[in-house]
Amino acid sequence: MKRLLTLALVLCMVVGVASAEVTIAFSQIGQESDWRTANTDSVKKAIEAEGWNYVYDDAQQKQENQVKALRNFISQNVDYILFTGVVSTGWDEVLKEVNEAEIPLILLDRMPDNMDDIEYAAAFGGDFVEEGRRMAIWTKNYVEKLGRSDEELNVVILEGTTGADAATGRQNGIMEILKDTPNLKVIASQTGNFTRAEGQAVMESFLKAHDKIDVLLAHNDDMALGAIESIKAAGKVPGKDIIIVGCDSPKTAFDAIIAGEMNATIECTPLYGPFVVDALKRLMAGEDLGRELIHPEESCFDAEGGIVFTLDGKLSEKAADKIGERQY
Ligand code: GZL
Repeated sequence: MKRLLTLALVLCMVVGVASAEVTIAFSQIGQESDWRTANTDSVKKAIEAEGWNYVYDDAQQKQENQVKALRNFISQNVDYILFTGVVSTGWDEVLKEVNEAEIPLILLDRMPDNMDDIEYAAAFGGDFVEEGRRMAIWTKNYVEKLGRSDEELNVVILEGTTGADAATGRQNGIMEILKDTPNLKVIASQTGNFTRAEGQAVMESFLKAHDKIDVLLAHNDDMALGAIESIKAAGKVPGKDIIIVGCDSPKTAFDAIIAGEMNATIECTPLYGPFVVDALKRLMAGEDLGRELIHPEESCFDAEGGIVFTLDGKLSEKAADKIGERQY
């Protein structure tokens, strides 16, 4: 019996030491939004639960800080690198250095534009064009439901960070639908950099420049929530005078929808931790995960508590049941 206990103890120590020998490094954009914070927390929690060493760098939304962080990870000879680029371009040199250091790279959330020319072990990210389409399709359907399809409605757009594929993709998806929806007319579109403060400031400028704004499409909910403050300050009723549709679906957006100050949000889950750890374990076991970009998001939530549709286009269960489950 004693020998068995000793054996078990040694085994635990070996596994413990082995897991502590693995170092995962994450070059993250920053803390610009609720989504980003939830994404960071999800990855950190899942990795630390495995007993792996974790090295995290917050680039404060600056590309030069991410380049520095990646080079530091190489010099520390970490075992795996997780990477979310603040913008799509400008990564050729440093990602080639990561490849030359033969450190497995996992691309998260936003994809570098040179991803076809580099080695990476796995890629998980949003289908941003589809998210943009969903924002515009929901708006078109809602306007029809209000019986306002014959009215020319002025649309303003708060764009995400200039040069980020999340912003470019959503804008392309929105415009793909709006080009065939003549009564929804875009009168202004400007970046609010995915932050609440900048969303508020840009919406204030839109309100000063345009007497009639009927719809706000915001590439993320943080900018929508900032814009709501400007809309109220201008003496207008958010969610009524101006239809407001965001993206990300954090709890703060659900609260605004329940309060009637926002009309819908398109889901784009930030909860990457579980599937990143699953991918790391499979890579550690020697599996080749291929180069497919995996899209994790699912649904669209609206004020009627309905999940309007999921990625496969099927109607899904009521959002109200999901609101309580919001994890971020
Ligand atoms: C989307 C992500 C975006 C979120 C924003 O996957 O890249 O960045 O929509 C975040 O909230 O800033």
